[in-house]
Amino acid sequence: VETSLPPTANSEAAKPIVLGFSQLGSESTWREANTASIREAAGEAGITLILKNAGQDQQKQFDAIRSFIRSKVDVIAIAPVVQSGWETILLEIKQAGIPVILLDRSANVEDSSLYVTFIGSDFYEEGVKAAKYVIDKMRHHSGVINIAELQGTVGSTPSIDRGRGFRKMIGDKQNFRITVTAPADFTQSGGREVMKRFLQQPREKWSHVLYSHNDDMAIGAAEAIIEAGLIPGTDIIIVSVDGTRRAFEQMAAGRINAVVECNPLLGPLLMQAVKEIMAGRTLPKRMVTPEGIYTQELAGMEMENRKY
Ligand code: GYE
Repeated sequence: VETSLPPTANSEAAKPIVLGFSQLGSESTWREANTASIREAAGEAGITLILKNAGQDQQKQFDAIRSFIRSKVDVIAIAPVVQSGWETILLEIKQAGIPVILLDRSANVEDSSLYVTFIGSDFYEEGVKAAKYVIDKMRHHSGVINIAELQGTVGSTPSIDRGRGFRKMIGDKQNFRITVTAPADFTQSGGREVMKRFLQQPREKWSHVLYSHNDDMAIGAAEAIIEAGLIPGTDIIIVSVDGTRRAFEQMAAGRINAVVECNPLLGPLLMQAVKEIMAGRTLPKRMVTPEGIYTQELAGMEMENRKY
C-alpha cells in the first residue's frame, strides 16, 4: 500500500520574504530602469515586494519606511534622495529589528551598524572618468577651457560625488575651469531650463564644455543649445553620466560626445543580498557595480546592446 505524505506541512519554510523598498522618485530614464529592474528581479526571486515611490521627497520616504515597519516586512531597502538626515529613521528601523540595505544612493550616518550594506555605483569614480575624457579631448586646445556644469539633485550622493571626482581631476590643471554651475534635479526639463540660462550669459561662461551629471539633463541641454542656434557636440563638447539608450542615440547622432556608464539594473544584486541576509550570512559593507565609459566611435554599435 502506498502512503502519501501531505504536501509540506511546514509552511513556515515556504513563506515568501517580504521586502519594503523606498524608491526615491521617477525623475529620470535611469530611475525608470532601476524601478523596473527591481520589480522584475523580485518576481523572479519569489520575493514579495512593497515598493513606494517618494517623488523626490525625503519626508515621503520616511512615511513609506514607517509603513514598512508597521507591516513588519523582513527587509527594508532604501534609495535615499539626499544623503543627510537619515539617523533618526534608521534608528527606528534598527529598534524594530529589521535589516536595512542602502541601494543606489548613500546615507551619511556615523554609525555604520545602522545598515547592512550599500549597493551601488562609485559616483566619485564616474566624475573622475568624465574629467579624464574632457582633459584628453581638449588636449590640443590652447588657452583656457571653460566648463559649464549641470548638477543633479542638491544634496544627493551622485551629484555631490560626481562633482567632487571631476573637480579633483581638473584641480591641478591650470587651463581647465568650471565657469558656471547649477542644479537641474536630474530631469530633462531641468537641464533644458538651466542650459537656457547658461546660454544667456557671456560666451566664456558656457563654452567650451558641458559636464552634465546625468543623460536626461544633457538631452534637455542639447535641445536648448539647438534652440540657441548652436550645434551640441560640436560647438559645445558634452559629456554626461548614465549611459541610457537615448543618450547613445544622441551620441551616435553626434550631439553628445561621451557618456560615463552608471548601471541602474540593480534588481538581481538587491534580491541576492536580501536572500543572503535572510539566510543569516554576512555581506560586505559596500558592493560596487562595475562600469565603463563610451564615446561616439562605439555609440552606434553599442546602442543595440543597451538594456536601459
Ligand atoms: O544618475 C540619475 C538619477 O542615483 C545614480 O539618479 C542615480 C542617479 C542617476 O536620477 O539619472
